[in-house]
Amino acid sequence: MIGGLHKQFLLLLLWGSLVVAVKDYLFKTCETAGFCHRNKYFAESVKNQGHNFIPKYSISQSSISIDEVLNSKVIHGNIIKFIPSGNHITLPFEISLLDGNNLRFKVDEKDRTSIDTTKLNINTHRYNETSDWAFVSAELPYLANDKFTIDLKNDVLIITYGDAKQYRAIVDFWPIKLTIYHKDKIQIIANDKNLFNFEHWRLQDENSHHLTEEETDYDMFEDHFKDSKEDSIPLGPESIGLDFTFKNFQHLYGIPEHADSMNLKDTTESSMPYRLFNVDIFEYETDSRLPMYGAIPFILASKPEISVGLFWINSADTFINVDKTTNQKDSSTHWISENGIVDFIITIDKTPADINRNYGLITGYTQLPPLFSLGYHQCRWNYNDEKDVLEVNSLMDEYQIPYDTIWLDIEYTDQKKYFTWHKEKFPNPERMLDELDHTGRNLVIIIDPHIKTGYYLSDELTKKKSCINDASNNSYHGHCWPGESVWIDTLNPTAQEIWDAQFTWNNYFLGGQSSNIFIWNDMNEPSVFNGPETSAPKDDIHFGGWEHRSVHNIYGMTYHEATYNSLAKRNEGHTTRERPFVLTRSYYAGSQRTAAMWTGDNMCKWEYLQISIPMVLTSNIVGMPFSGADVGGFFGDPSTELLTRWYQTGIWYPFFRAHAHIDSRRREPWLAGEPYTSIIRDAVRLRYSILSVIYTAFYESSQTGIPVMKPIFYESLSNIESYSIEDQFFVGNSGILVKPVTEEDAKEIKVYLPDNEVYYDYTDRSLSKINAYSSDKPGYLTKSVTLEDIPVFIKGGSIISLKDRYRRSSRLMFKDPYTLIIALNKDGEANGSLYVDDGESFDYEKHEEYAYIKFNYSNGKISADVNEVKDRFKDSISDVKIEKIIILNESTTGTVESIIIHNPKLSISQSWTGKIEFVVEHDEL
Ligand code: NBV
Repeated sequence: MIGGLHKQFLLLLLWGSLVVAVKDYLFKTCETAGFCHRNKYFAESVKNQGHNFIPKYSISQSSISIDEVLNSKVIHGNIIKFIPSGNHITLPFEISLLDGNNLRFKVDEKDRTSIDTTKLNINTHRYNETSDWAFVSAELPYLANDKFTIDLKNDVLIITYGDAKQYRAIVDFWPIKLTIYHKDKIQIIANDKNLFNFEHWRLQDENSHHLTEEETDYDMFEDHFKDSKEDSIPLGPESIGLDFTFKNFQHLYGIPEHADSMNLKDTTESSMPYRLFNVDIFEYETDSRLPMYGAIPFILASKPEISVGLFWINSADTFINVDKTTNQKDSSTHWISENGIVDFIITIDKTPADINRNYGLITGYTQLPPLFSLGYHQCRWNYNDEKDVLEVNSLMDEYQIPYDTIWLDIEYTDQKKYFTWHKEKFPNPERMLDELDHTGRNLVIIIDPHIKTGYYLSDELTKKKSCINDASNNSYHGHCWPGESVWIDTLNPTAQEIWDAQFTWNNYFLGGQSSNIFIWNDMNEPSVFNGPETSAPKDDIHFGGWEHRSVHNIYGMTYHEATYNSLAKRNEGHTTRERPFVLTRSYYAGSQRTAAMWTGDNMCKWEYLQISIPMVLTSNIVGMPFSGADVGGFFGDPSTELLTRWYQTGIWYPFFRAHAHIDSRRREPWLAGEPYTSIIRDAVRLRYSILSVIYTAFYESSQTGIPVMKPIFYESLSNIESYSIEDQFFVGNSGILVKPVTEEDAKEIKVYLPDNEVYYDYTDRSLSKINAYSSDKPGYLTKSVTLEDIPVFIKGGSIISLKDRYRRSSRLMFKDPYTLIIALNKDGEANGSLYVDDGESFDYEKHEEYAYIKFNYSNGKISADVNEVKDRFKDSISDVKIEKIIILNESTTGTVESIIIHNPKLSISQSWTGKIEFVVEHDEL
């Protein structure tokens, strides 16, 4: 056993030291990625030609038709590309309007039928199925006919849409441009800088007849990058490029995953634009535009009056250049993808929250997670054996630290063969799961997509042709944790069937009938130790004959979706713990429907704690709120101070998990010693006391797309300064504002209060110490802090529901009473919401078994609006009480008056259909 582990270490060390040394040139830059290099050349050449530039693309007016689709209309037509031979290429386009002010533009290529397919194993069409994976439904929410008008003129097409027809999209035929106005102001222009470039299919020996003067043939048919020289590039150059100018926008957000700021940076001077290419980047650096594990090609641009969302629907390797230098007002972006079609959606609306809602109409909203998954997760690589797991489980109780889930990393398996247990270390998983269950806890185990060769699963996948294939259409073999492996091709429906069979109840691997076991999907970029850029070769082939090049960025999502589907099928009809939980490292737009994500292998350094906040905020902005970073840092050993501060920050991540590398020292909270252990325990308990707030935030996000960890500017749109604040945040719509301490040895911090509302300082949670701050204008508040402090403020006008009793896990808190904190605003009013359901089944969806309560306080009265709560659910919560109401009010002298109402004799199910109202009886105080 020691020998095996030893080998593992050596391999890791060797791999580690190799990649550390070569990291900088392990990944392509725009210069060394042929398709990016060519589009950059194109952009420079267009720029250099200035007014002499002659656009080679034009829309043929006569080709345009307006076709009926359901109760809507879709515009079809052709873009003509003129090439030097005097010939032209036809690029059919389609424009459609969808609900949520979403305008979609697609461009494909027509004549690829002439490609000689006899010598090729692949599908020669351009890949056009990214949207099938990214969109929530195959039935598009087309905008009803009467909500827009189309006006076709000789040289332009005008579409007017939106409420009161306030949006106008103008398509110019030559030079091609799409300009979208809100009222009379331009908001976004596609192809503003004429960077539209569509590399059509051609044979290598005829290439010179196809190159326009803006083009270079750099690496069109071969790849000079050191690790991808073997790429056969069977279809030659296929890249697409297009620029978008956001008019009068300086603040752009999105396009994760990068270990970088929330505000997108100007990349004009850099050889490294933002790159979206899912990779396992070892020891990633901060302040970097290098690609990471996930990709969501969505940008939000915001300013006080209006916001714009741009979704680039493409799953190939993509670079995005951000240019804020043209004038001091606009931001322009240049999107370059290696292949696939041009397909994008633009939505314009009043606020960033509206953009989140509109984008969610297309890609879906986050899943409502099982409640346990919002609790604290205790993970490390690895908990060694059953004894270790159960010891940690009981030490949590001994130190009175609530937690919900313990995790097992790859060492639980027999030789990294997933769906097997290491028999000596885990002789009786069922027993272990039962013991965890008795204490209200769950287990998450890791299942990766690389499947060791030579055991039943890889044999079956190979036999049923459900693996990723190599360029000659045989199962692709590469190296990963188990040694030689094949990779399941989860684009293939047969692979889903095989996967389903692994997760059935009667599969002993899952601990018999234990329902407290859930799944972690790692390495699904996919990570391949000996592959180019640590991933699969781009000329590998997937189901449908699609090259890996085309589907690279969605592979991770297809994999975690397959896992989710298998768990959902397993749980169907099983009312306890019916909702699946899957954590994924790799993701794409749409992943929010079935998984949580985390930011991968960070390091035990302060800058990684700091960068985790903008990273998680970005994830929330692009519709993937269920996100977090490894608390404590993955690589290395954190100081006790860093560990403590990380817990104090981590309790606010929507996904809250401590994790550590196999070589790091053990660091369960009790090992930190006093005073750290107690401070960490208090932080974790704070998380549990606001679990209802977080769950409510998730519920609201699952309905509207609103971030759970929400950037400050969402609530202070008229204050442009707040658009740059990225080290503090709100918890959903609750009014809780947090500024974690992320500096070493901090003695004071500056908290930005973004508006002139009153803020109650809740850092020290004893009522007697609550201060209120208000001013006439936004600004910084300097606050001294000790190691115990997590600066938390409650915004005046909020009502917050807490559960304060210590329990071992969230499951055991169900019947606990609530305390309401009513924090009055300057007008003496407040509002808040509370969502409650069973936390584990789909009955909230299937039978509407939930309560969604909207509290209001005004004129000295508290009232609550509730949906019609179904009897069965009402019964199950009939004895859940609101035991205490605390009203905070800033007095005229600036101090806080608090009113406490004990036992208001209010149960949350009490005939609350419609509206109840009760007066705060002052003699009850
Ligand atoms: O499975 C081992 C680790 C895991 O602990 C980590 O969280 C993942 O991001 N995994 C990566 C593979 C190896 C990392 C060096």
